[in-house]
Parts: sequence; C-alpha cells; structure tokens
Amino acid sequence: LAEFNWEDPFLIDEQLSEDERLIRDTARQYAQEKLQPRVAEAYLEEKTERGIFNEMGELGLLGVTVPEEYGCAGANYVSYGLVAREVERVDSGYRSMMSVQSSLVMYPIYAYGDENQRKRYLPKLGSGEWVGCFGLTEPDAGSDPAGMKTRAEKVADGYRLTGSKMWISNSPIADVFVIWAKSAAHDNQIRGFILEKGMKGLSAPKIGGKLSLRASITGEVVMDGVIVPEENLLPNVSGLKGPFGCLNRARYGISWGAMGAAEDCFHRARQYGLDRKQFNKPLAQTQLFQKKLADMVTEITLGLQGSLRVGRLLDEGKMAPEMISLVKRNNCGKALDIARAARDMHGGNGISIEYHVMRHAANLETVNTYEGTHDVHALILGRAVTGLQAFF
Ligand code: TGC
Ligand code: FAD
Repeated sequence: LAEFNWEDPFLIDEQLSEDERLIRDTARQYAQEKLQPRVAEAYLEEKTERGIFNEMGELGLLGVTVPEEYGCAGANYVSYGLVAREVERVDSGYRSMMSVQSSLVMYPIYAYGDENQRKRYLPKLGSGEWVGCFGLTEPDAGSDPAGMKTRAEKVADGYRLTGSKMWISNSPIADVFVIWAKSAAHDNQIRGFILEKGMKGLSAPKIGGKLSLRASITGEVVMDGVIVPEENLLPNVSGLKGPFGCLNRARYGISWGAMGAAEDCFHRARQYGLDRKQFNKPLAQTQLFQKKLADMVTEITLGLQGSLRVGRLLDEGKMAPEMISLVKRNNCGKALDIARAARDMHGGNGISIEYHVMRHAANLETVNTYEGTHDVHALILGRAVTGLQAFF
C-alpha cells in the first residue's frame, strides 16, 4: 500500500511533465521568497508595487502561453494554471495582476491582433516594461456586458471612444488598455480597441476604500472622446465572443489560483491546530477540528484534479466554456469556505494580518465575484444542462 500524502493526496505532482514542474518551481520560489515577505505591508497600506510586473516578466511568468517569438515562454495552459496557483498561494491580488496581464491583455493581442500589434505590444507586456488592463465592466453593465454603453464612432483614420469602465484591475498604472466598445461602424457589434496611456481624453482614477484585493490596484477607465487610430482596432474578432475568449483563459487560471489560496489556509490551519493547545491537548486532536481539515483536504484535492483535467483538455483543444464555469465556480466557492473556516480555526489570532487567513478570505470575496459571479456561472451551467437560459 502507498502512504497517504496529505499535501498531495492524488499525487498531482506525478501527473505533471518535467517542464511543467520547472515552471511551477520557479513560480513557487519567486512567490515565497519575493512576494510573501512584502504582502502584509502591501495589503495593509493598499499599495501595489509596479516593480512586481518587471520581476515576474524577468522570470517569464507573464503571458507564459504566448509563443517564444514574442519573447514569452510558449508554455501550455497547465503551466499557466500552476503559476496562478503559486502566486495566489501568497495573495489573490498578485495573481490578479499576473492574470489580467497574461489572459486579458496579452492573449487578445496575440489571438485577435495583427502582426504589427503583436510585435509592438507583446514583448513589452511580457517583460513587464508595460502594464496592461482590460475594460469590459461598466457602472451599469457587470454580469450583463452586452448592456455596455461605451461607444466607438468612426472618424477620419480611426475611432472616437466615449464611455466609462468600472472596477478595472491595473488601470491606474496601465500603459496599455484593451477596451471593449460597441462600434457604430460595425453594425453596433462589440469590438476591441488598444488604447495607450497619454491619449487625449483618457484617464484612469483609482478606486479607493477596497476591503478586498488591497495589494492589487483597481480603477475606472474614463474615455472622453478618445481618438484611437485605425491600426489600434483588434481586427480579428467581433461580438461578445472576443472578451469571452479571454475570460475563458483567465477564469481557468483563477480556478487554480483559488486553490492555491485555499491550500495556504489549509496548511496554516493545520499547523495552528498542531501548535495550539486548549483543554490540555492540541486543537488538532479534537474531532471538530479534524472534520474541518478533512473537508479542506478533500475539496482542495478534487478542485486541483478538476483544474488539471480542464487544463489538459484546453491544451488538447477540447475545452467547452462550461467546463471552465464548473471549475471556476466550484473552486472559488470552496476556497472561500475554506478561508472562512481557517479564520475561525485560528480563533482571535485569525483576524490578525500576521496569520494571513483573513486576508485570503477577504480577497476570495472578490475572486468569487469577478470574471462571472458564483451565481452567473451556475446559470451558465444550468443553461448547458437544460438548454434553457434563465438570465432574463
Ligand atoms: P451569450 O448569448 O451567451 O453569448 C454571446 C456570444 O458570445 C459567445 N460566448 C462565448 N464565446 C467564447 N467563450 C465563452 N465562454 C462564451 N460565452 C458566450 C456566444 O457563443 C455568442 O456568440 P455569437 O457569435 O453567437 O454572438 O451572451 P449573454 O449576453 O446572454 O451572456 C450571458 C452571460 C451571463 C453568460 C455572460 O454575459 C457572462 O459571462 N457574464 C459575466 C461577465 C463577466 O465575467 N465579466 C468579467 C469582467 S472581466 C473581470 O472580471 C476581470 S477580473 C480579473 C482579475 O483581476 O484577475
Ligand atoms: P452585478 O452584475 O450587478 O451582480 C450583483 C448580484 O446579482 C450578484 O450576486 C450576481 O450574481 C447577481 N445577478 C446578476 N445577474 C443575475 C441573474 N440574471 N440572475 C440571478 N442573479 C444575478 N471587470 C473588468 O472588466 N475588468 C477587470 O479588470 C475587473 N477587475 C475587477 C477587480 C475587482 C477588485 C472587482 C471587485 C471587480 C472587477 N471587475 C473587472 C468587475 C467584475 O467582473 C464584476 O464586478 C462582476 O462581473 C459582477 O458584476 P457587477 O459587480 O456589476 O455585479
């Protein structure tokens, strides 16, 4: 009989290739050595360190799936998921910075852009010299992005963009803005535009007062008649499938990332229970404590195995978006439950920044909401199961 490994019950490590393990280990070492020591201060002071993009870029952790000819790693989606897991083991906000850059900015430029756009933007985004953001959500269009009001009108040599985007990760420090707008010149279809910092009429004020994801800066994007040249239109996609194609990749990465945060909470709760004694015995020797740990190890193991399977299918070209809704929804919801339980298991100490679990729990509130809320993914799955859409 084999021995049970509580840190990797289904031996996921053995299911990875040598290359995948190498990328995972690079990300783990960076996250633990460079990100973990500064996360408490960043979180408490709501401070996003711009240099983290350069550090990640140097290690090849940005746009890992983008081909090598654009200066990136050209790795598979399993590797991308493993990076997300390691970064989010430290903080969901750091993973957010990485996944917006990779899946929501570099991916659309690679998949929907022309060769000039790829050459102009991808190497600098991959190295972290430029930071990108993705503007889909608006003040009055969140779960229902088809209701967006941002408009692009045709003008000589380009388009004039007017509207505003809300809750946009990275926007206040962004150099490159991938913006989705309804284009009058294209039958009012949703089209993607690449905006650059400094364009007249473009601003990105920070949203303050967040009680979640405080290490990742979030802002608005305000477009007051911004003139965008023709060559900045993403030529190769039209309609909502443009932004959704990006969201598929980001949501998949989040399914791994949320499990990374959950693993950190599980490991900390276990250690706390072994170290802390009440009623003359370790907390970990009580039935209730062990039941909570058993639930955690079960959900994490199933969640990781699910994400690995979806990653393999994505890499084989057999992905259906509903598979991603399934793992995004399940893993975010389960990670949030695990973080809340870990907070409880730490007693009073659990509310302190020093013990990290409440920071994860607060972050996971956002992770459960963005990229499609828990309930919106239930409706996507419900539609696929019944053939009936229940959104409206
Ligand atoms: P629906 O009628 O279902 O579809 C419209 C068109 O889009 C196509 N499509 C997809 N294509 C590729 N992948 C997918 N997952 C797709 N889902 C839909 C579909 O085939 C159709 O194409 P066509 O050619 O027939 O026109 O659209 P709907 O308006 O009914 O949508 C409903 C719903 C709820 C599924 C959708 O709107 C939704 O997913 N809402 C959630 C919005 C969301 O996820 N927003 C995320 C914003 S970005 C963000 O949060 C970044 S945070 C990142 C970070 O910081 O880490
Ligand atoms: P709403 O759509 O108003 O939903 C409110 C509630 O109603 C939810 O519980 C929802 O599940 C429920 N609901 C909605 N529709 C239905 C229905 N038909 N049936 C039943 N229940 C329903 N967006 C970007 O474009 N780019 C980004 O980089 C980005 N980063 C973000 C970073 C942070 C920190 C946060 C908090 C958000 C970010 N978002 C970003 C926005 C995010 O994607 C949206 O907040 C999310 O899609 C939900 O939209 P909403 O906030 O408008 O909520």
